[in-house]
Amino acid sequence: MTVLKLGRKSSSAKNAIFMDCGIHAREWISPAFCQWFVKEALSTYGSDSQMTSLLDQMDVYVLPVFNIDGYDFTHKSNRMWRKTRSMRSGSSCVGADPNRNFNAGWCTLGASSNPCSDTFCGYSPESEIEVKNVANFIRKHKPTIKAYITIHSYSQLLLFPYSYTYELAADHSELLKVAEGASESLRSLYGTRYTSGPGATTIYPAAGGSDDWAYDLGVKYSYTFELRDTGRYGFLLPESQIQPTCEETMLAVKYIAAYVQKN
Ligand code: ING
Ligand code: ZN
Repeated sequence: MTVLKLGRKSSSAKNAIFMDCGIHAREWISPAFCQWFVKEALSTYGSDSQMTSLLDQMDVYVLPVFNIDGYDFTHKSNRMWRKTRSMRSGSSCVGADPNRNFNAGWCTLGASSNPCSDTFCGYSPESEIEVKNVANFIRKHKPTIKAYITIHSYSQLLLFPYSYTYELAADHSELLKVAEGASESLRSLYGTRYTSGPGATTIYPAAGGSDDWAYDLGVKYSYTFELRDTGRYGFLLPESQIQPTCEETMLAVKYIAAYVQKN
């Protein structure tokens, strides 16, 4: 797994934002967005004042493809594959859902203990090597990581904790306010409408998700994006929508980053 670190070199410790793409194999617009983000960040540093100030003051860790084996499998064998590709003797079914495998209310809600299910939570929290690696990385950099952003598709939602419980997060009103600002900024470009809210009530209850785990670890600004569309094409988003989706999503991510930077 490769994580990129973007930011101006500094002798003192910088705060950081962590963003991952491609937790789920079939959500192809997600790795496309991380790639776009890196290109855009590097090519606008020095000309865009917001990007310049962001990368001067903070580092952005970008994990462009979280579920590498699953992503590869969607290119070669099954376009609609979602999970990892881990195997275990005794089961003929492959993989676990990496977004049910984090240690946040693990496997209590909206997840399956059946290894053949698309939402299999795994045999234990962090059983999936990809999840273990990301959790270890975030734990290691925890004092500096101020925001966690994870990119999925589809549904046009900007979600925040919690998904594993109906209880509201301690920072609910601030998380909602920032999400609404980010959605408004996203909409300003092409009119794409996003809904913001806690995962459990906005999409569905689901335990073991990465945003809930990061939030409970102490990363306050923890968001899950569900990019375009709302179901017409779903995971098979046409090529013509890749660039506009990336452009508009960039505005929302920059909005969150600017907020985190000043708070
Ligand atoms: N949606 C997410 C999923 O893993 C989610 C929704 C977000 C669940 C945050 C739990 C926590 O099911 C997609 N499209 O994968
Ligand atoms: Zn997903």
